[in-house]
Amino acid sequence: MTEISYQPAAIEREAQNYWLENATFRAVDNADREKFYCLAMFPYPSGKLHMGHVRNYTISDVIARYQRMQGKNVLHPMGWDAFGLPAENAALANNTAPAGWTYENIKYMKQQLQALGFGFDWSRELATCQPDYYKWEQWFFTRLYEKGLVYKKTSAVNWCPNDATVLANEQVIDGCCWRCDSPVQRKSIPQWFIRITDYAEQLLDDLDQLDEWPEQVKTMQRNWIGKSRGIELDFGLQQPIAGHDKISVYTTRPDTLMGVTYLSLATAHPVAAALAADNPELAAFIEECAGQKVSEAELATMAKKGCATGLFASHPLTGEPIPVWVANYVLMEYGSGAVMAVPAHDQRDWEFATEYQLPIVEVVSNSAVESDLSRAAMTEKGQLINSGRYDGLDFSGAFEAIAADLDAAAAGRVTTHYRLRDWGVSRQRYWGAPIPMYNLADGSEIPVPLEKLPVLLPEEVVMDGVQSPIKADPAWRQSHHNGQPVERETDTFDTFMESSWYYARYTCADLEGAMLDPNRANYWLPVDQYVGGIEHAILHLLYARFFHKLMRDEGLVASDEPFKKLLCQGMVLADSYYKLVDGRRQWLNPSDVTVVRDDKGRPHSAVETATGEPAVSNGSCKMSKSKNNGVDPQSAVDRYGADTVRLFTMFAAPPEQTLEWNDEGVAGAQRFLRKLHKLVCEHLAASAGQSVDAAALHGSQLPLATALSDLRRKTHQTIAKVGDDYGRRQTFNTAIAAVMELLNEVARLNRDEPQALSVEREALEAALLLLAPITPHLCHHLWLQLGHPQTITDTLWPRVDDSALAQSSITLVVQVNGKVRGKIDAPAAADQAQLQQLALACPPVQKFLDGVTVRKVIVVPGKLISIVAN
Ligand code: ANZ
Repeated sequence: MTEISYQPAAIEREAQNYWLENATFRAVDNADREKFYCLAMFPYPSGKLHMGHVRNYTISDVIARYQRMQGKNVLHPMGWDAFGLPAENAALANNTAPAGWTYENIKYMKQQLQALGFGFDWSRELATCQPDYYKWEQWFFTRLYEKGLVYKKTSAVNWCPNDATVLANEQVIDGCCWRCDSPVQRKSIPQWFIRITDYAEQLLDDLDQLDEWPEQVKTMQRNWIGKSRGIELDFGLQQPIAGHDKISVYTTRPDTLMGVTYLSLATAHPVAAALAADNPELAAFIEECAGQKVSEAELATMAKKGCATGLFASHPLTGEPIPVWVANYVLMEYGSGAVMAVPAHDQRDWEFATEYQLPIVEVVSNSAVESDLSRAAMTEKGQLINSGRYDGLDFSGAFEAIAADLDAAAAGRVTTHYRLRDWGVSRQRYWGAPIPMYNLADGSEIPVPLEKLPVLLPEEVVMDGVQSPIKADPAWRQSHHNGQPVERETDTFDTFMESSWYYARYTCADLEGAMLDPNRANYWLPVDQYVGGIEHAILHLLYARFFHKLMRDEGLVASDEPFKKLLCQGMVLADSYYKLVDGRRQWLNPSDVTVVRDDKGRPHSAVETATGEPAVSNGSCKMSKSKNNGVDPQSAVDRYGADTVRLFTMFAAPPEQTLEWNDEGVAGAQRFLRKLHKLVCEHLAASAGQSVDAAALHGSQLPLATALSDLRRKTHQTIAKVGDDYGRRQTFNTAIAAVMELLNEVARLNRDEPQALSVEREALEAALLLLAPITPHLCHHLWLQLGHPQTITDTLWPRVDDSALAQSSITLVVQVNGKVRGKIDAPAAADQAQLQQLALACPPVQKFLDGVTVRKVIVVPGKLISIVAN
C-alpha cells in the first residue's frame, strides 16, 4: 500500500475531482453561521493567466481555506471583468467578434484556475458581459438618473479627424492616431457623468472606518479626493465684457494675494471666448491649444504658453490694475477656470512669468528654505513680507486676516474644494454595456424603462476597426418610446462600472428579478477580506466604495463600506536578459538563457541557450511582455504541480512584498513536498498493524520519554505560531518555515520508544492541517492515507494542547556564596525540596561544599539555587 514517490499530477487530479463532485466550495447562505467573505479581484479574460493572477488567487485561496478551517461559512467567488478594449483589438487582429474571443478566453482561463486547485464557488460565477449582469447595472443607472445623480454634459475626447472616430487614450500614440497616424484633436461631445462629487465628503470621512486597510492606500484615496480649504475671490474688470464684470478665482494661498501680478484664464473661460471674438491673435492661440492634453500631470510639465488680452482687472484689496492673460496651464474644470497668478510662489506661474517677462513680487519669506527667485518659485509657506499691514503674519494668520478683509469688501468667501471630478462613464467603444438612454431630437433624454432592459449589445458583429458596430448600425440606433421615435444612446459604460458592484452580485448571482437581494447581500457583506493589486488602489476602490454608498441609499445594502480588510499583494519579479542585435536590445525569455556559474555557484555570466550568444543580465524586474521575462504559470504547473507553485508563491515573500521568481526556489519547494510525502509514507509503513492513537495524547498526562515530549511541545508550539501567522500577521512564509522546522524534528524521531508512533502521527497530522490551505492537494491525499473518514477540507484547524507546551525539564544555575558553580537539569514540576537535593548532589557544586557547613539554601523558581555555606 505504501507509495514510492510523490506524483503531483495524479494526486492533484484526484483532489480536484473530489472537490468538483462534492461541490466542496459551494457557499450556502446560512444566517445561523458566522460568515467569512473572501474576495480576490476578478481578472480581465485576456487569454491566459499570468503569475500576478496566480499570486493574487493563491493568497485569497489560502485565507479562504484557513477561515473555513476556523469553522466559518466561507464565500470565495470568481468571475470575469469581461468588457473592454483589448477584446476589440484582438477581434480585429483575428477577424472574429469580441464576444466569441472573450468567451473562449474565459473557458480556457477557468480551466487554468481549476488546475491550480483554487477553492472557488463556481456556482456564483459571473461574466460582466452577460445581459443578466449588465441589465441591473443599466437599471441602477436609470435610478441614479431619476435621483438627479446622473447628467449629460459636453466634454472633450480624443478625436481622429481622418477616421472620424473617438480614440481611447491607449489609441493615441505620440499625439497621433494608432491606426492612420493623423494628428489627434480634442473634440467636445455630449457625455454622461455620475455625481461622485456629491459623495466626496463621505468618501473621505469613511476612510477613517477602514482600520484594516493599508495606510498607503487610504492616503492615495485622500489625495485623489483632494479636499482643500481656500478662498473664492473676485477681481472686478475695468471694462465689462459680454455681461461679465468680474473674474472669480479660487486660491488655496490667499496669503500670497499681495504678490499677484496677473490673472490667467483657461482657454475655454467665457471671458476668453468673448475677447477672442474680436482679437484674432487670441482666437488663434485658443485654437492652437485645442489639441493639447489636459491631464494635471501633463499641465505641470508642459511648456507654459499664453496670450495677453489687453484687459485689466482691479486687485480686490488695493485696487491696482492687474493684466488678464489666457494661458494653456489653467484647467477649465477646476475651481472657476481662472487663476490669480503669483509667480514668486507658484512654479507654474513662475515659468509663465519668466517666459513673458511679467513682474515677480516676493511676498512670503521662509528662512529655513534656500531659495533664489531668479531660478524658481519659493513654494513653501512662511512669513509675509511686502504685504503692507499683513507683514509678519504666518500662513494661517494671513489666511484669516485676508479672508476677513475680502469678506468685508464683499469680494471673497472661504470655500472648500475637492480635486475629485464627477465620473465620466461614457465610452465611445463597442464592447461595453450600452448606456440605457433614449436621446431626443431636442437634446433631452429619457431613461430606458425597466421593462425594456437590458438594452442588449449585439454579439454577432463585424468589426471594421473604425466605428463601433452599434454606432454604424442605424437599425440598432432607432427605436420608439411611447409612440415617438427616439435614438438609442450608442456610447457604452466605462468598464469600471461593472467592477464597482460585482462583489455584491456574487451574494445572489442567480437572482432574476432584481439587482440584489438585500437579505442575502446583507448576510455576506461587507467583504471580510479583499485581495488585489496596488494598481487598483485609487480608481477601482474609490468607484466601488462610491457604488456601495449608492446601493445603500437605494436600500439594497445596509453597510457603509464594501471591503473591511484589504491586502494589496506585491509584484512578481523575474530575472531579465537581453542580447544586442545591431546595437538594439532584444529581450530573451529567462527560460531560453543558461546562466554560467563560478566554482562557488555564483552566477557570473549568461548565454542564450540555443545560440550560445552572450546574454546580458538586466537584473530582476517586474514580469512583463516588454521585458519578455514572464514565466508561464501553466508550464510551471505542468512541470512541478500546482502545490509546488502555490507553496513557492507563499514561501518566497510575505504577500505585500515583491516576489522574485527563481527556479531553484521552486525546485526547493518541490523537494519539501516530496519529503513530507515520504515522511507520511514511512510512518504508515512503520505503523502497519500497530495501535496508533494521536487523539488520545491530547490533554493526557501520559509519561513520555523526553524526546517525545519535546516533539509534542514542538508540534503544539507550531500550531500556535502558524495560526497567528495565518490569521493576525498574514505572513504565510513564516508559517511555512515553522512547519518545515517541525518536520525536521519528525525526521529525527526514534520510533522505538513507547508511544512514538502516536506522537509522530500527531505531528504529521498537525503539519498536514497547517499546510492544507497552501498545498491542499497533497494534504487532501495524505490525510485520507492516514485513514481519516473525513476529508481535510472538512476538518477543523488543530487545537493547541496547553499541557504539551509545558517544559518537561528546566535548567537551573547553582551558586555557592554568590558564585556560579554548576548547573542542574530538573523536572519542570520539581518542588523546593527536590531542587535543593539536586543542587547539593551536583558534583561540581559538591567540590565547594567540602569542609564547610551549609547554612541556607534559597530557591528562585525557574532560575537559580543559591547556597550559603561557611
Ligand atoms: C494663488 C496661488 C499662489 C496658488 C501660490 C498656489 C500657490 P489645490 O491646492 O490643488 O486645490 N488653481 C486654481 N484653479 C485652477 C485652475 N482652474 N487650473 C489650474 N490651477 C488652478 O490647487 C489650488 C491652487 O491651484 C490655487 O491656489 C490656484 O493657484 C491653482 F503661491 O492661487 B493658487
